[in-house]
Amino acid sequence: MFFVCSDIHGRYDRYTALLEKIDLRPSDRLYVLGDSIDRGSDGCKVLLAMMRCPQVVPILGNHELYLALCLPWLMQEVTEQSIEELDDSRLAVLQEWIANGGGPTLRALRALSIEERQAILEYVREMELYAEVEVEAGRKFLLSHAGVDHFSPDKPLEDYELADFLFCRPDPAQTFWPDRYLIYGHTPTSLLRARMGLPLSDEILRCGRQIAIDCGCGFDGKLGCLCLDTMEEIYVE
Ligand SMILES: [Mn+2]
Repeated sequence: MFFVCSDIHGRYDRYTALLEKIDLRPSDRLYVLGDSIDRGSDGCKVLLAMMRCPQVVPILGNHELYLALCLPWLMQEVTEQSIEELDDSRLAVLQEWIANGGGPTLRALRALSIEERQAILEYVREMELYAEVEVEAGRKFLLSHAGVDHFSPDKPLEDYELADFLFCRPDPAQTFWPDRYLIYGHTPTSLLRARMGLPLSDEILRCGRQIAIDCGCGFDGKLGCLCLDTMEEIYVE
């Protein structure tokens, strides 16, 4: 079975509760579509637990990108060279990270050993930008953190930019591929519902072949999970 969730945002309690609920068998896979860290306090714990679980397939989110950009020079000792490297563009990324809820992750990183920080950095650097999945029923899926920006039906996936997968804010009315579902997080479904004039709820939002699964775990909503084989929705509050 294939499962997909996203935007855990430091809620280790909900992540472990979800794993208990879906009870992964060795052949199952849980795709985690990025933003496992920040806002909540336990993002590093979530990443370390994901690393220990061979069934978890991590996909990069914009919050993991902040970590990958900032952590290498944050780990350096304060030397003349490291201070010189702290130029305005690096400071701007760090400020953007903190403005987007990075503080709790930075504090948690400080409490980790150098080996653990290094392991987290390697794990994040190896995350893919998207995953293509096909289930037995013949349904096909494209999974990414935020959707696909600058979409064109015939454009090969490898021709998109990093930002297209990490910062996209899809219009739920837009049509992507006719033969596969696009599943993404990043934009809470309550926000998408508000934009569409739908009644508010923190549940998975299905619009044709678009499925938004960020159920607001980082903002006191829920952690949502979709089983791709059965299309069943699972929630942890
Ligand atoms: Mn995001």
